[in-house]
Amino acid sequence: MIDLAALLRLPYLDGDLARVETALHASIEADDPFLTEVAGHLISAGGKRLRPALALAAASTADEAHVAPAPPDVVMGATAVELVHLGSLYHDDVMDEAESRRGVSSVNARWGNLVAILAGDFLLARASEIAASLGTEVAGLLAATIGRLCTGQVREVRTAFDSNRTEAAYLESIADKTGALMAASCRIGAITARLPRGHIEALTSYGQQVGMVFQIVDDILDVVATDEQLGKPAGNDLIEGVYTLPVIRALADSDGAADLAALLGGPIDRDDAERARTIIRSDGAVGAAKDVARLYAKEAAAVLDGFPDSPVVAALRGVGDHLIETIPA
Ligand code: GRG
Repeated sequence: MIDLAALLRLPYLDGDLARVETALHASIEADDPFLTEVAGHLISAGGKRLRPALALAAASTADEAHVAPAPPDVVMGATAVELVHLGSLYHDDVMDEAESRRGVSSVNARWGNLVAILAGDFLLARASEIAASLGTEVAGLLAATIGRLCTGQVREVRTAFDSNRTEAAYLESIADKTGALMAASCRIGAITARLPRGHIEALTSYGQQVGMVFQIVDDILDVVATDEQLGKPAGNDLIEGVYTLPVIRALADSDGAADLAALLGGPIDRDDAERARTIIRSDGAVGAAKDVARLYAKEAAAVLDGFPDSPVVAALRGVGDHLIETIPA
């Protein structure tokens, strides 16, 4: 389990994340109490708050001693990116017909697809209002980011059950569906903290690369982790036909490639997904996928080279490797 706040160890991060929490609850107040309840469902359920933590950490690279609470605009920027993330989870759970999320019933399971879609839209609307209050650059960036999330997701949907999905197609999809929001989180933190342009660009690139590591690790976990370790059924990606990096590598080059190809390419049950997971784990595919994640982690660390040395910059440099270390041996 990733705890970015603990890893970053910024003196004000916990307090600033608590301010984000308050702002999240305030932002979903609606005229209709039912809408407030549905929109608040996953906020109250928890979540790691990775994107707000990235925004706050990026902002605090401005302050070498990082001894001050974040300015109000930074807290609101961090709130807006979590709202976009939440909106995307509401819609994602409808697409996947997910039963649970963050350890509670998914919104679609509890109130149905129509309500889940509308509440997801409402979260995006509230994120957009906050972004507009932070200026046209942030508003434009948030809108473009939502567009990239949709693009990445559509690319994934269009290649579902495609055993010929290429590694390039996979990387292109995750760059948009996951990398874009982590890049935007860092960028919005940097913009609202009024960092120099060069630092804004570097932190954007940092967030993009860390997002790649995060998604590749998530995809490896689906193949190597147990249901208990994941807190949800492992092998879900295979059942949904989402063939991720370790799968693509195993199909391209492993002793079990032919057996794996025979299992994949169409809907499968949990037993066949388990057989596929065993084949993927049996050769070098997981190690190869980890190597790709390491390359992105290295790139993420390298873009911070020009930054003055500070504990927060050092901690940010270690985030990619830390994510990879969460993969069970
Ligand atoms: C309407 C914004 C919008 C998007 C529509 C559904 C969709 C298009 C995109 C889905 C994007 C998506 C769900 C990508 C996966 C991102 C991901 C790894 C989610 C899990 O993030 P964590 O682990 O979750 O940070 P918590 O619950 O800890 O916040």
